Amino acid sequence: MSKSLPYSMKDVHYDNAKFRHRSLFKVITQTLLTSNMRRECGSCSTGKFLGLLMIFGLACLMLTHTNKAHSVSDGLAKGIATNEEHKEVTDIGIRFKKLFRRAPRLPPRLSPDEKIIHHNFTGKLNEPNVEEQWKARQQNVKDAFTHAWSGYKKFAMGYDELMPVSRLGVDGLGGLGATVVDALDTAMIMGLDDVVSEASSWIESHLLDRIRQKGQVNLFETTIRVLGGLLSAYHLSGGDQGMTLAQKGPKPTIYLDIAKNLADRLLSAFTSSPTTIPFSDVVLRDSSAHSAPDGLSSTSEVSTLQLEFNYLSAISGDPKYSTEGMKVLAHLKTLPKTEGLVPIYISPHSGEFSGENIRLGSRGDSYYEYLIKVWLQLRDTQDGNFTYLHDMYEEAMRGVKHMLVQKSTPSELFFVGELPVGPKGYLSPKMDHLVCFLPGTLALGATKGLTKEKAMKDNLLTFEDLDNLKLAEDLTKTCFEMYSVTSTGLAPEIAYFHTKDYFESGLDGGNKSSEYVNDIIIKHADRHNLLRPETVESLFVLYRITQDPKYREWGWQIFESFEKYTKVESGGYSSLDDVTTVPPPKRDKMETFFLGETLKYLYLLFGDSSVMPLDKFVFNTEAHPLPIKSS
Ligand code: DMJ
Repeated sequence: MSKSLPYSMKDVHYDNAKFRHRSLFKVITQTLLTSNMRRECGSCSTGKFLGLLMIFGLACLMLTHTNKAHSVSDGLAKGIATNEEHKEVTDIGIRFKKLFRRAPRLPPRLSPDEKIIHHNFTGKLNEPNVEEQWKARQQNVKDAFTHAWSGYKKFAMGYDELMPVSRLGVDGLGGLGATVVDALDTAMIMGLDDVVSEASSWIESHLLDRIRQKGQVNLFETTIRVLGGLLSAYHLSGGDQGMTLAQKGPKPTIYLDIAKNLADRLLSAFTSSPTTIPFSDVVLRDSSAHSAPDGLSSTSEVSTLQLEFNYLSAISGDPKYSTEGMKVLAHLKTLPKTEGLVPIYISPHSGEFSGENIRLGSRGDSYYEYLIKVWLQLRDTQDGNFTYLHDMYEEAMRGVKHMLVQKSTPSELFFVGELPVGPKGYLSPKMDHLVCFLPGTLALGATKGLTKEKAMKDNLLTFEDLDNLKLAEDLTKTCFEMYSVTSTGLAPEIAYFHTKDYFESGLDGGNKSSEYVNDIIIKHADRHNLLRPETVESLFVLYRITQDPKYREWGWQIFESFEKYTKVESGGYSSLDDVTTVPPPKRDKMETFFLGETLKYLYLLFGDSSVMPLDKFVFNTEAHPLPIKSS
């Protein structure tokens, strides 16, 4: 398969000439050099000499013709006592310098279209009550969260997850009551005091015992969901001079003490390993750790612990958590990569990558996400130089654009493919829903959490940032279309894209009125939906950064489909077996991230943009916000 159509600057059509200042001198000389005179005189040496003489004469005229009024007022304004004669000489000197100075490369500016984006979107936003409408929609999300929690509380309190159809609880994550901890900070942000009270008193009474007694857990899942949830709850309940969103519940130190106890046990994954790469599994009750049966760890898993471990070190005053976590990233920096892209497995025994499979879906995804987020978390601290993380991120994003991004047929959706047999092999046009974290990460990496408008006004964006932001917008559209192309309006777990090398008929999403029904192919085995957050996460970030209301509208459409097809009357929401069939068969599982992430991002998307600002908070990969500390 040809790799000749990667996403690149070519697709963005930035006309750099627009941003370059041309001096009067340059205009005259360029005109002369491209005129007929150049063609006629340039062929003989006398002609060349005359031409040069003329240019020189013109330049001298420009240099000696001074505008005194301008010079004097210039001097006065700067409070400089000037002597006219001296000033004239200085002016000539400056003009000479200007002659040889390169024209400044002006920063990219917002186009007029982008500037008026808030006012012309379907006309709706001119209505005075638009924010009221979004508040009402936000309330619907809050109600959905209450409904999800009520099902969990009734049928599964203390279990990891709810099986809403069977009305039972199930421990799929080691038995730490993962839904309680994952949901707590969402309830705090939503101001649901009763849920905060119920969840926090369960944590206060039971979680430490569970941690002491339970057996095997996955290092990554436990860190991002349970440790991350506790750390956010600590901050949002007033710890670390944080917010006091929680009116009810225990003192913040309770969360910190439990977090430390848990993390001390998780550290065994690092200390038992012969290399800096941690084992994937920890046995909590005896603080031991071992590798997975195949001896390997996932690349994304070993590189998606650092936000949490760094913050824990910052608030506990004990550097050991951060030290272990950051050793992993420092080691990954030294390993060979393909244009910044990495295989999805790594061996804790050798410290080397294993296999050649490269993808931004499962086992690869949050490696890329944490490179930029850990850099954002640490860049203003005085703890060391973390520029290498930013460099690794930028190199990887160039690699993504060059090696993985293609356009579908016939309607040209950008997608991120996979290299299952390595960089020399074919590009598979397969994209996991998990990859839909990428647009949000790209946008965040471009503006560092500021709005695009502010970042441009303050001259902070490079052309590469703009290129990444453009790709973020293109991929967000693709992720949204993965929803709207199906009969239920909900995305499958995996989509394939029709390209010149790949097509399978009879595998569309079922929504025949979608413009992309022939571009997106959904295989039978991939038709399930686990209530995943990645697309709404990117909608939230893209909305905050671009302020384009279409992202809110898309989020609303997705939310309505969740309401219509996944809600279970007796309480909770269910994952689905097949999004292409109406009504879709239910899978009977409410994942913890539906409360921890999906509903949190939807709530924030429809709400006031000053809540949890992206330049002050970094969300871990499970949507638990951690404050960005500065030195
Ligand atoms: C979550 O646990 C996290 O977002 C993780 O990074 C990826 N998978 C799930 C959600 O889909």
